[in-house]
Amino acid sequence: MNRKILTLCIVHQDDRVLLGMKKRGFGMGKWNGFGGKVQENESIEAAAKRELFEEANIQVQELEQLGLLDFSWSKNPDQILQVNIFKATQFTGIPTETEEMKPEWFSIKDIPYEKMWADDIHWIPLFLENKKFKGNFIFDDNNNVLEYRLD
Ligand code: 8OG
Repeated sequence: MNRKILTLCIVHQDDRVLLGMKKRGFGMGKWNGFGGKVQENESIEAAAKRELFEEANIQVQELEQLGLLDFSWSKNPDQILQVNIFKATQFTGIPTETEEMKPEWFSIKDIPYEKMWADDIHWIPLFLENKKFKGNFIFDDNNNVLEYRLD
């Protein structure tokens, strides 16, 4: 079993969220929160803050972890991506386009689920209600959800 630890951070203020269009690499062409791999000797929360700064140019003092999701692909069940999902409500700086992400505010009623990872529509409603959640998703080769569990 090979488990990669990742972070994902979404800024949520009142009726809007900050997402970014991923411009390269894994998940390219999808809207998502900001995040990436946790480095050695780095806490998961520190990684989440670092990635938010690197990808959107904003800084946060406080993050709340709401979610913990495991993702895997049916063809390769031994490789698991463990994504730690955080909410930020306050930040400093101005969200700025970087080499990796193009940030944009979305009204909660206009979240572009059809251009996001297929799992997001299942857990973002919980995230928006500040509910804690844990679960796992199994994808097929086309990144469609084959099976999932969410508690
Ligand atoms: O370092 P890299 O850009 O490859 O990190 C991938 C980012 O994508 C990281 O923030 C975690 C996030 N991510 C996945 N899978 C999924 C998913 O299924 N849904 C969402 N919303 N984000 C995901 O790796």
